[in-house]
Amino acid sequence: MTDNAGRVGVVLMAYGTPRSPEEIEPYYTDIRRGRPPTPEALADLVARYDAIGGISPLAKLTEDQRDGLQAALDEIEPDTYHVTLGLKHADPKVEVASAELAAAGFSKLIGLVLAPHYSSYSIGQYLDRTRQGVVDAEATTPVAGVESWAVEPAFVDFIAADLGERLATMRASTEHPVRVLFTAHSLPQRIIDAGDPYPDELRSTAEAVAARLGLAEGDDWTIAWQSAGRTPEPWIGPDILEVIDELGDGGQHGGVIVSAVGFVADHLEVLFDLDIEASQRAEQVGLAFDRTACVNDEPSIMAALARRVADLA
Ligand code: FEC
Repeated sequence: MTDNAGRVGVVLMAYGTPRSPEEIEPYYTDIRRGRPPTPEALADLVARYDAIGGISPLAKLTEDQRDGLQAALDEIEPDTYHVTLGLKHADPKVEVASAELAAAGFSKLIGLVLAPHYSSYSIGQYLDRTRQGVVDAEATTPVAGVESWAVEPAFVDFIAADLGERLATMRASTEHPVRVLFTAHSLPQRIIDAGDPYPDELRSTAEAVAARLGLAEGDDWTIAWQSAGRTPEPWIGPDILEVIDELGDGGQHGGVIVSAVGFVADHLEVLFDLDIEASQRAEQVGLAFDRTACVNDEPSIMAALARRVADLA
């Protein structure tokens, strides 16, 4: 217990994924807050995992990100920080990870979410669950959290450098304009109507990257939303597939490059929703297609996030 006095426990949080095909149903049930999916919905999700090789690489990528963050924090101050994973929909769950750190006697907990854009529905919920873990452990450990890293310079640099190269390549292959679509996971419209800053957060990343590359909004880039849930209520739009259709129908564009800056790992919503679904749609409407690289465990960004954690310690 006393061993960790003066040390900082870091709860690194991510969405979580099934680790085997058998875990897909309980995972989906957790996403649906305990309501099992219909057989059709489950089959649809299993088919999407099958299309990317049976299972998502997200579990391994999240572990790599944890190791990268730990290494970067050790560089800043050896033997001071202990990073542990807390997942939204898979084990170890956020509050369990946080409770374990609190019970192990760390003097402070810091929450960091592997998603750059604040929403009460995303980063807000992850941080609430971190605080709940301390309550569950009947501890009084103080908790701090990184609320947004939408315009973290290392993140903006990483996206801008990759996007700049891909734009130059695509522009060299077509006489027509190329449109950049900055995307994030859609959310139900009611969350935004209640005053959530999520769309402004995505816009801030898009504007920062576009400014680096001298891209003009409307002509060169726009925002689109992807991966909306399969529910009857309205989700934030425009949906990426509709935008691709419009660009193709207009007949003026040569291609589209998606920069999914709302995501920081190559997971289902990137490998299926973009690399398969969106790229096929672009091909059908006669547009070239590319997308920017995901952060994964890019050392410059793990180092920048480590500095953000250390600032809160
Ligand atoms: O690779 C993988 O296995 C997992 C990929 C995965 C990530 C992810 C990230 C976000 N989601 C966000 C919001 C919602 C809302 C709903 C919702 C539903 C699903 C389903 C699957 C799924 N999400 Fe996800 N999400 C990933 C996967 N997500 C599978 C269920 C089937 C489907 O609709 O496709 C609707 C349910 C609800 O109300 O909760 C909303 C947001 C993110 C980005 C931030 C983050 O990573 O936490 C926001 C990765």
